[in-house]
Amino acid sequence: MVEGSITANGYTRKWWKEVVVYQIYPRSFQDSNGDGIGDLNGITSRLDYLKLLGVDVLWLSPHYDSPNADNGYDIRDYRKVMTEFGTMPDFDALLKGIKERDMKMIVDLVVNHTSDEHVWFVESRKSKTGIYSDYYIWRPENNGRPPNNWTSFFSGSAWSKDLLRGEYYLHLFAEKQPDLNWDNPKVRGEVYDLMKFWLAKGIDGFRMDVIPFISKDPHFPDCPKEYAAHPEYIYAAGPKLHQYLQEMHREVLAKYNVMTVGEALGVTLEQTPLFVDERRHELNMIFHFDVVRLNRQGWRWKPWTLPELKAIYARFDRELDLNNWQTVFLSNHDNPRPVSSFGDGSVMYRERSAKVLATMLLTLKGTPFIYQGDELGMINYPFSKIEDFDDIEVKNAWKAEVLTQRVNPEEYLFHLRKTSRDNSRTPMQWDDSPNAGFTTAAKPWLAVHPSYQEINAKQELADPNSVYNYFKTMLELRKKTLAFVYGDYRDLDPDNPFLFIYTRTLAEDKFLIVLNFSTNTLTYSLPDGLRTGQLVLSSFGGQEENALALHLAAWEARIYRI
Ligand code: TEU
Ligand code: CA
Repeated sequence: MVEGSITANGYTRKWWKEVVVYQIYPRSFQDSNGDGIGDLNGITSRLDYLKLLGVDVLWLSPHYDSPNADNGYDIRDYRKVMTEFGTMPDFDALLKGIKERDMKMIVDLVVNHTSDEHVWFVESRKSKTGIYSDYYIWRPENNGRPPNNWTSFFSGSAWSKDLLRGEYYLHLFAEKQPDLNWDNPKVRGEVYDLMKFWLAKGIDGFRMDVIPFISKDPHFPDCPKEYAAHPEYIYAAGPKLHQYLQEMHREVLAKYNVMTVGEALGVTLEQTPLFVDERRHELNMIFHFDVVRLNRQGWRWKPWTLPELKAIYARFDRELDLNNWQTVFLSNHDNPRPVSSFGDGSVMYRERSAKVLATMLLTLKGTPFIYQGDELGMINYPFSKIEDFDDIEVKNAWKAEVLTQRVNPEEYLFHLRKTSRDNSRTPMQWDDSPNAGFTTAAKPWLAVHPSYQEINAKQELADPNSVYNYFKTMLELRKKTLAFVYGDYRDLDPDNPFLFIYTRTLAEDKFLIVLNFSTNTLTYSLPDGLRTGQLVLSSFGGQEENALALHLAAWEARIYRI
């Protein structure tokens, strides 16, 4: 594509605005050596599947050496591949395979924290005066208590006392994930070096884990009470955050034509331009959590409405000007399956609602991210007991909430079935053979979803009406439709509780997207004397043309050119 000063509808054209990204969670994608754990050679063996689907960029969740306290988000060595996932030559072969197919790869950059088994931390614990003593955030005890009241996302205090050094260290996540001290220039230098190490291999960018948390207020004031349930807004407000991101851009990113996407927990819409306004030279785009948090409060599930969902997209479109770019995603490895959350996972409507969500994901403004298995319409796992889970977040919360009898176990499990991160981490369902073709081992690291005989890639590739083939058609359509990327967005009926209906317009190119988010058959009169034009696509047999009124089937999606 063309870049540089070329614009579309006022936006500077960039390759990363026009691509569709597919997220791979290596542990659960494909096992190649029968140990029950997905690996890099497994991914390489499935590249043709991904190419056929039509995605452009693959994002790999962490593939680095790790003791796996948090499935690779606790890194022990940034320059080594996780032994379970393979070797550096395996990584190189994967990247080569991706390039040969004209796709790109971004990797996860997890540098707010490391593993406590990283050599920097092992050394840092030993003394207050060594080379590595200031690589982490150490503070003395505060009258027999931790330095402040900050809490960890994985339950309990964010401070743990290290007996060897006799001080507390900060960990916003698990005890085994100590936070790096970004105020130490040596730490920042280490991070820039390891970024260059992977860039030199030819990767195309980074997804940056909890990047807004890297700068901390050195005085560590207590988190105010009103933020107790959402300390991320405090953690993301460090004084030097933007200074460090601009330095990272200057030192590293400016020298490469790569994309960056920051996981922006704790960042409000109002603060977004500080990260992504192109004139500031920080990141290209960030992930906001408004949509995936719509139906939850912590581990608790809560009901949501379609007008609330639409209001989020409208607000983003209104507030972000032509210098900013956004992302669209409905799930990832930290969230349940979108069909179960925002669609209808029942046998009757699973496929239909998955197609409605696919249409929305691929026609809203922003770079879309598809999480593995969502292209098959995979659904949440029927967890029945605590032992069914693997996630440290779940296990720690169980200890903190259930074992202390604050929460009743049945209540906790009821919510976890709908909100747990493990819902999206069950193995990919490739075919109807034992363990869904994910592994030849008797027992995969996390159980395969019992639905695999009905929901699997082999079956869906063969069925022209499958969710997979619908995604494929949508991806082809998006590739040739610049209006879906840069076109103006207008929500025609924000208050409608069942229907999401909007236009995307780029000069003469105007599309009407109609999404029935309900099991109702709907008759809908178009507003403003609008007429439908040529039907480009219907997910469920819609046929009419040039109508003033629409007759929609339950969970039907349509796209018209008007
Ligand atoms: O996620 C941070 C994050 O927002 C979640 O862990 C969040 O606390 C959780 O989803 C709430 O239910 C990133 C990674 O994506 C996640 O997998 C890691 O566990 C975490 O950072 C620590 O690296
Ligand atoms: Ca394996």
